[in-house]
Amino acid sequence: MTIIDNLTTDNESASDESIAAGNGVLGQRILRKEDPALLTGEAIFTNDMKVPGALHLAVLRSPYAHARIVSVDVSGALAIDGVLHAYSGADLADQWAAPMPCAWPVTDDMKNPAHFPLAATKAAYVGDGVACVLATSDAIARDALEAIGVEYEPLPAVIDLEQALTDDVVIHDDIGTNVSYTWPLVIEETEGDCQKAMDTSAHVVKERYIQQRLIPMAMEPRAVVAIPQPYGGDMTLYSSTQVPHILKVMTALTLGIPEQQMRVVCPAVGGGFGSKLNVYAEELLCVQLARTLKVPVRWNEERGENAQATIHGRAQIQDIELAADENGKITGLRVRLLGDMGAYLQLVTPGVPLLGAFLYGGVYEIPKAFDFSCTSVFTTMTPTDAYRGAGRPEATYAIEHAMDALAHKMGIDPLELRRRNFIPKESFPYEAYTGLVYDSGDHDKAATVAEKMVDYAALRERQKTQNVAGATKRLGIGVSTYFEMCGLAPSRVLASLNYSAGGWESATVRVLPTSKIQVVTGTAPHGQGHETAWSMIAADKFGVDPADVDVLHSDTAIAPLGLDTYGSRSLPVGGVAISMACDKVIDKARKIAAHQMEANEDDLEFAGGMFSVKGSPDKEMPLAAVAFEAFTAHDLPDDVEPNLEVQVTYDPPNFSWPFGTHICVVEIDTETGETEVLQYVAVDDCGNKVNPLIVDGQVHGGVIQGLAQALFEEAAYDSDGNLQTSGLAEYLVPAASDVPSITTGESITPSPTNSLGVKGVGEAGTIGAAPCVMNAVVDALSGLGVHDIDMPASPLKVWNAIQEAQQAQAAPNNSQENQ
Ligand code: MCN
Repeated sequence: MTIIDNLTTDNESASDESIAAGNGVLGQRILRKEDPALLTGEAIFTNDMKVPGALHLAVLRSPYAHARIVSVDVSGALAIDGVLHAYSGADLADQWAAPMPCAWPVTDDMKNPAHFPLAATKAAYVGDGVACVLATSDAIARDALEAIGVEYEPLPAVIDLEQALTDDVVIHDDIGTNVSYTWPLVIEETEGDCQKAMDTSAHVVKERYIQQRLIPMAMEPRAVVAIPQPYGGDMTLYSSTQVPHILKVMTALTLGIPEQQMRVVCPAVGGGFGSKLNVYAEELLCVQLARTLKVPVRWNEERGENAQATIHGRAQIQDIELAADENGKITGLRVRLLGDMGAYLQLVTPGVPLLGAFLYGGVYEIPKAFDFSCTSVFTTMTPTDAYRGAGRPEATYAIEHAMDALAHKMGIDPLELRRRNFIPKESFPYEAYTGLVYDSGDHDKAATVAEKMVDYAALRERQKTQNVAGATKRLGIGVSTYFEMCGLAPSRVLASLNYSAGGWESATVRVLPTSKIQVVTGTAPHGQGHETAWSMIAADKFGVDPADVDVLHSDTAIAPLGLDTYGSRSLPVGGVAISMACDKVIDKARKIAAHQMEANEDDLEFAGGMFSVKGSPDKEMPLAAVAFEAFTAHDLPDDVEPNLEVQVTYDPPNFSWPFGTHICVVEIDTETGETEVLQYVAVDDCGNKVNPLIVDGQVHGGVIQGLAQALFEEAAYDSDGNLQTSGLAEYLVPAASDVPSITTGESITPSPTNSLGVKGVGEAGTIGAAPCVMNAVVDALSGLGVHDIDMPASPLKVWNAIQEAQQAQAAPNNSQENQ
């Protein structure tokens, strides 16, 4: 396995000293500086931009899930006042230098059908763009779509993954199959070890779990403005994206634009949850049309369009077999995934199941008897891609739900079963069965904190009293534990997984002549509070107020280097880069201060924004004075260049490994099937916290998204491939009144991999929550004979499951068995 060779735990780089140094800003619950503008409506989002002379783009989308495009007639649209241009997919076919990009060809023989911003010959999902209009207003453009005549030859929809596998109906003629790839990960000491474990272990559970399709539903739908600059052929693309840097490179490649002429800017971005980690058709259309017509072109997405034409997440069938010895110690694990890619591969679609592949063993000691493989197929539904957690919530769900099934089969407490399998604290850094090195962990601690917070033993007693025969309201207690890999890096490890980009991040830190500080980051926040957190990191280093630090981001002309925000990478990669750049600026300032004070550099201390000479308290020089010296450059040491500015590119030596335990208590009304979450406790260990207030916010939001998968949300399609949940009346994003109050508990295990001792937290809540809630639901009903329920556990599904279980128990054979 190549991965092990490439990962290290860089213990050298972490020291308690470096964490403790600074002015104590780190770890404070400071209010987010970005919030006043967001809360008062002053923040400018892409669609708020006033762009004189811009043409409005509207996209005509296929009403069929699968259809040949026989002809497209745009003349009706062109006849409408205010419409300036209208094109079919075929009209624009020669505009694209390359197909839409997929950055993760997971196997050498992966099938990737050619995919262009508008379909020219065949539509492959309801929502696939087939023609477009440019008009003087959005309303005119959208109305004009109705005047475009398209003749379709409808073909059968493919919405069932197992049917897709048969190739009875092949969606993409150019690849001749619906199977995109099969990716295996088999880790055994000796061939056949996994099968041996299944054959010989005392206990084996075999389960099928369905990860339903989810719609990310960011609060702000997508929006794009492309403005050709009057001189030099340059192009500025404003987009509600979470990946300005990746978008710049990919737009340049796909459209054949010299990269130095492309600038990408994200104004305020109202959430993304992974869905804006992409290169979308509308971005390419706006840029290309603006480029050829030499006018600004803009597009904004409606909510219904967002549900259809922005990516979906999850969408997998998971078959898991978990074997354990008579004490419940895991002896083998087999996973077969069938992944739904949707109609096309988007930017990282094929890689999503791989991100989970390494986490099916959860937080447990797993022997080398692991057999994983994932087959991914095309269907005639919206393309899938990264959605908060991307592969990792799915993996955690499978192992954690299977652990509960095993505990139930063995008749032992689910938390006890987990404890028997935890990787012990003393074993870290721990080389897992996959070859990956988990840098740190203390699972028993996280579990114990959560256990105490809910008074687990008392809850189990209460459950015994409450869940008696005939009880209408049944209590369920759910536990889930998890390990997450985030901050994906180093880059060479990503290369070993065939990922086309790297895992590094860039930071520039400059102390301005007036001693105010600018931090330039390659991260691209869209709700995570980086302006606050990054200014805290710099303020702590320089001994200044965070208000004196400005964070510049999300504009490739200002922050030209970066790999953006996703995968809970921004702090463990980008934040650490800032901390390193601050150290280098201080080193340079120290040289200047030593020269000015005629002291030896090594004798200088720096604290609270002041350089002082050890043992001579009267000899000191404030950072502000050093910054001005660096600016005037009148008297600098010979080997020191003017100005205090340093750029650092950091490629971490290992992933970041957050972990945690969640416990949830539900009460289910057996007469209505309704689940009420009574209590939710989340203990997420993300190492040292830069800002615990932001961490709590991230955990709350994340938990609600996991809970939403468990109880509410599903992108449902009918058999013709029509999305039945394209509005918020049908797609049940939980409202504030639907979610419980979430209590967070404390467990801090600093990462030894980076100097801040931090791990990411952006996806943690989502990863822990869905299995936790579903374990509670099944726990509440297992006494009634319910073995499992597919997500989302809607009242109807729960009620049906209870009726079916009771009918099964009442059947003559069963009642005999039960006696
Ligand atoms: N943080 C901290 N201490 C830690 C860990 C994190 O103070 N030990 C803080 C960081 O400083 C940062 C925030 O928590 O301000 C999140 O940091 P991190 O875990 O590095 O995650 P990213 O910033 O890379 O954010 C990405 C992550 C992902 S992958 C999704 S999806 C997601 C999420 O963040 N989408 C979000 N959180 C979201 N929050 C909002 N509001 N909107 C989204 O779309």
